[in-house]
Amino acid sequence: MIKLKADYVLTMDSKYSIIKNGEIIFDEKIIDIGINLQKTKKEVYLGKNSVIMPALINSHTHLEFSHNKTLLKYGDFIIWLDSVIENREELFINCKGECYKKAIQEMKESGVCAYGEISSTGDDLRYIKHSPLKVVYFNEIIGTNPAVVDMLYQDFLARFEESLKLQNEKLKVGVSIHSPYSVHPILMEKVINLAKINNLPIQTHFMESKAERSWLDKGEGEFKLFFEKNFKNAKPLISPIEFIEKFKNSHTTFIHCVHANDNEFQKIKEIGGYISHCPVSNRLLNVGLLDLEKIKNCGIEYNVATDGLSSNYSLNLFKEIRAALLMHTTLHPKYLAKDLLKAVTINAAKSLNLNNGSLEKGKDADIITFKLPNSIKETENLPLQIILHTNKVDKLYINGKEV
Ligand code: MCF
Ligand code: FE
Repeated sequence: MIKLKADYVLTMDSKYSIIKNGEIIFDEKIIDIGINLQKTKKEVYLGKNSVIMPALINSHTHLEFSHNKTLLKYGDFIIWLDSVIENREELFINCKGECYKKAIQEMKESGVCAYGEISSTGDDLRYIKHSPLKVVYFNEIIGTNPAVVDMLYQDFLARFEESLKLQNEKLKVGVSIHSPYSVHPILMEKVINLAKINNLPIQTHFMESKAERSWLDKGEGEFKLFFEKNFKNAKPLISPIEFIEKFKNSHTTFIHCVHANDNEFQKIKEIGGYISHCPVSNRLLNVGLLDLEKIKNCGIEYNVATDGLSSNYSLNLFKEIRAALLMHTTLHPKYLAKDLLKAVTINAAKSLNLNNGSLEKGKDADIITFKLPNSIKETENLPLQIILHTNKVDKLYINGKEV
């Protein structure tokens, strides 16, 4: 049992309580939190301007692409996608032990205790299974060609079963439908059903680009040319609303949603879905900026994630939310900062179905500590100052153990 004390304790509970000169007692779980708690054998005061808060959660990554630095083309979604298809093999071949290690290390240093990993090959599993961080491992299905649906499903099932064998305290399994434009409805149906039966979380990219909007609405635009390279008379296989409805009675997070319309946001809310916002990825692929105000007004809980190094220069979540703070110029920085810290803690925990993301009795003791450069007069400024001044943490505890 450990007791930590800090000048500021951000609980991220439902009241957004910030405790000055606060304390937390934990073993694998959080035992107590507050002020003047019971005496314990091991007590540590973290020093002047110290902060304790829940460890961060990066809900959506693609570590398979971590070898990418300068290879992929940014600035336009379709040009990016073409460059991914062209360089995919080369990137995968070059992403081995060291590459995964570096990617995970960057997350760990920035205070990430858990991440959602989209896996299209299953090759990443052996590298990440020994990592100290928690992972929700989303086996991805992708492919629209009806002639190979069975083969794709068999390949998916083999990967899915391999990952199930490795499930433990730290590794949970989920599934991912790549997107409404890239997966055949028969495949969607099978994979979503599998998730529903086994009560597994799902992630899907949704309405990321203008090209996706025009394709799914009218069968037009840049995706028409893209698909016609491979199939004659290609047509969209599903409408956006039908697509969302398929996830009814599941635990699904819709990634991006930059070009989703009011109806679709309503539908996502109706089925209890979550949204992941990846601002740096959206900027680099130049797809536009998600309307966070609209999402909040719809009552949907959004989280913030980095996406992979296929569309980002860093997996550091503090850098990601600082970028978000600077990009959403119509929102008040002080209030946006509060929401952004929620987005990478409690909201991300809900999206991944994890028992962490806030400092409350009974939650997993996934905790970070760090120091601010100076003191703060009013605690209401704390979230903004944390985002501006934090890049790395001093300590990261996962299930109560320092890692
Ligand atoms: O989220 C970004 C952009 N949108 C879609 N897909 C990906 C992203 N980063 C990596 N991907 C992956 C995706 O999971 O790229 C592949 C899929 O395996 C695209 S299709 C060859
Ligand atoms: Fe992604």
